[in-house]
Amino acid sequence: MKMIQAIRSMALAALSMGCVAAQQPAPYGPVPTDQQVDWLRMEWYAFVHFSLNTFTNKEWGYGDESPELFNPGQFNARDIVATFKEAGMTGMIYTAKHHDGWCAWPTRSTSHSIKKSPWKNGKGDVVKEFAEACAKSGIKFGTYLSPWDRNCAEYGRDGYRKVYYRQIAELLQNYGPIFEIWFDGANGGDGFYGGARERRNIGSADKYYDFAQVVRNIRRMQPDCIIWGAAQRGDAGWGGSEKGFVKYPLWNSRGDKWLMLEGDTPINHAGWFWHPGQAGRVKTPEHLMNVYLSSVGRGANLILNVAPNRDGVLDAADVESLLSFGAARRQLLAKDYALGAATSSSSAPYSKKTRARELTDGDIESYWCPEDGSTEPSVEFKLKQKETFDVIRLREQIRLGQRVESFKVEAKVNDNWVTIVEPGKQGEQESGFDVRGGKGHTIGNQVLRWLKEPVTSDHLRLTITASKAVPCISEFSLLRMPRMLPKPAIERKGDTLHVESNDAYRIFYTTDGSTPTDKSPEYQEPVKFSTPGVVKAVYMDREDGSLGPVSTLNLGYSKSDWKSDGAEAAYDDDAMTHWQGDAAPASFVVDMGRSQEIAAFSYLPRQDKTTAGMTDQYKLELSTDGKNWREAAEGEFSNLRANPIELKVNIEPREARYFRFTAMRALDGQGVTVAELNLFPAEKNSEPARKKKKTKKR
Ligand code: FUL
Repeated sequence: MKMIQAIRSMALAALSMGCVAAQQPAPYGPVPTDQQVDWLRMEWYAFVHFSLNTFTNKEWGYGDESPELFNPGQFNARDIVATFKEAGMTGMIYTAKHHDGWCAWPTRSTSHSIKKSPWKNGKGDVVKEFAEACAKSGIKFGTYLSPWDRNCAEYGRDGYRKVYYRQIAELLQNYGPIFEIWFDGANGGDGFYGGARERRNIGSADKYYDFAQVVRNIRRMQPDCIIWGAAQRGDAGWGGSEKGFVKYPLWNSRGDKWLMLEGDTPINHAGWFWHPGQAGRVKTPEHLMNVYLSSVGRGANLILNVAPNRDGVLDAADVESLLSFGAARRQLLAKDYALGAATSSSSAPYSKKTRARELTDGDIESYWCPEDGSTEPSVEFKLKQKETFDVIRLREQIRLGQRVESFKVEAKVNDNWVTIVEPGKQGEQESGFDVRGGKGHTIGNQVLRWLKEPVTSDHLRLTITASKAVPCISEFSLLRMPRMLPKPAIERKGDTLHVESNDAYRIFYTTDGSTPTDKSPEYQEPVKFSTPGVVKAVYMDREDGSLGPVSTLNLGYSKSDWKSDGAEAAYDDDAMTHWQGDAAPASFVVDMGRSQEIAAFSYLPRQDKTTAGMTDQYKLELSTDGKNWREAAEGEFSNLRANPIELKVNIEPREARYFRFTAMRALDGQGVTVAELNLFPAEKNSEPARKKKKTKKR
């Protein structure tokens, strides 16, 4: 590997100095290292959040959690890794230490580790088991080591650096090759800190951790390891949302550095760690395809989190969705209709090695490059026969730098050229999951453009409409998206259930927790439903009768009789409105109109893309008479800034008619906000014996 790299760099250097007759153009701007190229070719891999938080129902542990909690009775790394492999994932990254500071390997840097956990009598090592399972099954292993450590007494002081460096060294020196190390950007704040229970801020993370030194150490220990984060001193960084998408156009060249992006997201809406009752919140394969197209399909990589539960096993619902997305991805990539197509270019090639035919030869290294000075060069493709496709894939030869700014694709349909991918214009930006019908901006490692409608043609034309230097394109592919059924959105407004309709599908639903089938009631119009419970709905394809994935809505108590003095927006069943209180601590009291058992509550932070006032520390009190209050829960809503999802807290079940919610602390801004609260009774077992009776009643 190193040898090849050396030869390549010498060749590139010689070429750029003009010492050799130019068979290929000189590199433009920064170029990736071989390790960065290898990393981009991995496309997608798993994130595994699994630690004490799995057992505490938290997203961020405070640092005082007992290591005794970690005891995943059925954990078997090989089964988990086998699932990733079956899905087509190329690696996994494990959270060896999250913000709470508990280490999942027998580190010598702290006693807050797996050595104190009952699992395998304190002799266990989750890092080792995952690393070995990956090596055996042939996927790559990487590690996440949170810089923030809410347990360590030395955090925020000089002493912690030593602890942290030691942890990095242990992970990089004892577990074989590490393909990527992840340095989370969440740093500083309150925590246990050896009992101090205070707030510690570190100022500049780059200075505090001395990331320049960290990067040097890592390069020495594992030269092939991709460094994620580290204040942009690494090789790759955050895609910008924890929904998984990255913004497009995407440039890997930042100044004189090649910096890559990774879209990150959990497969389950419940969060990064496993949470009780999350089965109904798994993302559908169709949603995952959108995540894939808006990360990998925009030139980044995708890291998709799949979290083991308290037994140490992946939830069946997560696995099902992961595997069916994996199968759909495989199907999408299985056939390239442009492979072997005849080509002709508008310009002479740069050299005889860079002819247009390299675009359809299935070789990712060879590339088409027109001669210098070609303006808007284009290539026509003649397929052997008419084919139907709806996804266009292009790849640049990134070893020569990223060049293309915009491109256009046309297809000949009924003897007319039709533009199927419009060239992108400067200043435009694609974000979110809006992937259908996207324009042609950057290419980079690869771009996937999903057309609004399938196209049938045997004659296509690619035009590079703007490029920073003569374009070097390695592949032009035509793919077909497999059919994937979406799931219907369900919502309750007041006491009425609404299920999202779509002309192409019939809708079946249940309200007793059972899985809907074509024998379940058919949804025709909004349905009255005022009790707590689990509503499920599914689409059935009108054409072929197939059923899609099931949507689940876990409903709390009806809120139509709730009364308060001005906090209605916090329980109006509208995620887009929010209660605005004064500066924290600020509270409101709700009279629920009747006494009922409260066993859990959920909080939704504001959803309007601002973090101002998001309540990140709360207290919930309950009362039967509105005068005497008992505290039911107090704690933290974590990670709201990066991932503002609905968070559910279980409490000791208690009868109450009134509740008082206090926002103890808030992010940013002056006042506090709450988008929505729900209160729940104790969960019944999902498939109850009285299921049939209930169905008959309707
Ligand atoms: C974030 C963390 O704070 C989350 O808990 C999670 O680990 C995610 C991958 O990164 O910044």
